[in-house]
Amino acid sequence: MSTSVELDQLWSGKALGVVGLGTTGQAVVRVALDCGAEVTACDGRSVPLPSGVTRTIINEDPQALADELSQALSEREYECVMISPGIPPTHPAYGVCERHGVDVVSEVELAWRLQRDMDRDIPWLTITGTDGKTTTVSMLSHILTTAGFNAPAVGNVGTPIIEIVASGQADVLPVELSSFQLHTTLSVEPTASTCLNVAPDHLNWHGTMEAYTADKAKVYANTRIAAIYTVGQDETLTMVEDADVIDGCRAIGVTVGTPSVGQIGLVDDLVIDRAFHAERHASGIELFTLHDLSHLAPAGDVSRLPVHLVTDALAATALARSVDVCPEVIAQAMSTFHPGAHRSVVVANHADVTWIDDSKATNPHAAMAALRSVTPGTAVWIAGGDTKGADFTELVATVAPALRAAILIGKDHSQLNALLVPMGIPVVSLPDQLPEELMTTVVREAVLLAQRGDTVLLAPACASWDQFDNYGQRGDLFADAVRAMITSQATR
Ligand code: UMA
Repeated sequence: MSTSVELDQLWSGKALGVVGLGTTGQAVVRVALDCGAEVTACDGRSVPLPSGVTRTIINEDPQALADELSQALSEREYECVMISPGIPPTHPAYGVCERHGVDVVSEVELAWRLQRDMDRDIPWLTITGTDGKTTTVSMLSHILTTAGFNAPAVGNVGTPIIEIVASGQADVLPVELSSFQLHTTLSVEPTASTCLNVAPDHLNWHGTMEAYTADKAKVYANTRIAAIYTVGQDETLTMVEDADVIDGCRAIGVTVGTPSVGQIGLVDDLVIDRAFHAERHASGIELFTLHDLSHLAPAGDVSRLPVHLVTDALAATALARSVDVCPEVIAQAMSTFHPGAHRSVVVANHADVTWIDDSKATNPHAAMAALRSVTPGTAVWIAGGDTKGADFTELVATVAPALRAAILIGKDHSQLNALLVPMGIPVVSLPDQLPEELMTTVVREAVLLAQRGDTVLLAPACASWDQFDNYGQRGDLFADAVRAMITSQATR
């Protein structure tokens, strides 16, 4: 790994445990070794590791893995143990650390400690929320980059924060945080922070909605300048009011309505800042217009911009304003921003049917937002997967009028099936198959169900982990299968 700063002896003499050796764990191992730490690396499966790891514990039985970790913790003093975000708090490794009095920390926490140990104070702008955080962090990164900062999007979006901190090359960090990561994040002091929204998700990991909300609320802890909430999402205002922030930090609202003092919002199609503008008590300053986002609106019609997209843009704007990005740069960045893959991407318009990949819709709340923009009765909805303990009753009741039919994937689609069939919606339940075959079958079934003017929408409301590597693979295989179908129809 290339580092522009001297990490060599920063953590020498310290021992660190790493549980889970996926993207997060591998990054922590690499950086900890670069810093001279002794590393004990653990996983349920065999994973290639860099040389230099002091001890490797591979055991598919969680209890046996925890017992081996316990043995390691009893042999010498450990600084802390980083447990990867996907590993739930019910994993016995948590209890073992507690019994040995060793801190369990997230990679996020470790990255913050590293930044402190490197004697640096790069501003972190942190974003959580059930939906929209990846779009918001990407937008924020784009605004900051347009302003001339080195500001890559990091965190749950896919790039471990610790890697970028260790490189010493960022000026500002736009950080996407999941509730899993926040669960064991303790001392991070963001310059500005936001929780965009909260709706039931990941309940099998957190246990209850209260526990999930409490972990989301941690995004605001120790905020220095601006704790940003979404007007109308009352839970986020409550989180800000209850947060233990640094003295002088202000609560800033973002609203699709007219902004009051302390808010950024809309006056007609103008985005007005009455939060960071020096004269905010008397007036506001124009930041950009919704027309700057027209390239993201269906048929370029700004009146059809999805509300959640506008809210994400306002949140990204508020975060950027907290580090003094000027209105002209924000307007320029908005007009050149493109959302990432798998977020309502039109894969094809073929035979008067629109095929959309919204594989990123991994919970009911996100799928509901996707189906709301479809004309009633015209959606062939591809849904299902790892439910993460979600209840789909409200989702199905809300989206049923939009549906022509549903195609169910996932290892267990009993809940969705039991809700959709009594509503008279034609349902095709697909058996478990290999990922590529499954998507080919999905597309074949969708061709049979869709009529002219319809939309075939992959917005599964579930995680992909039961049948795919991740939501990216799920969306890519869907798009591949759509393109293969179009090619085969053309050559017939
Ligand atoms: N493992 C065990 N025991 C277990 C479970 C897992 O040993 O009981 C091991 C696996 O064998 C594997 C490793 O843990 O080697 C996987 O760790 P992980 O699940 O924490 O995944 P990472 O590869 O480290 O990816 C994580 C995030 N994944 C999760 O939170 C599930 C990625 O978010 C994130 O991009 C990455 O860190 C970098 O920060 C993905 C995600 O789906 C995109 N996030 C959820 C979401 O957005 O809804 C929260």
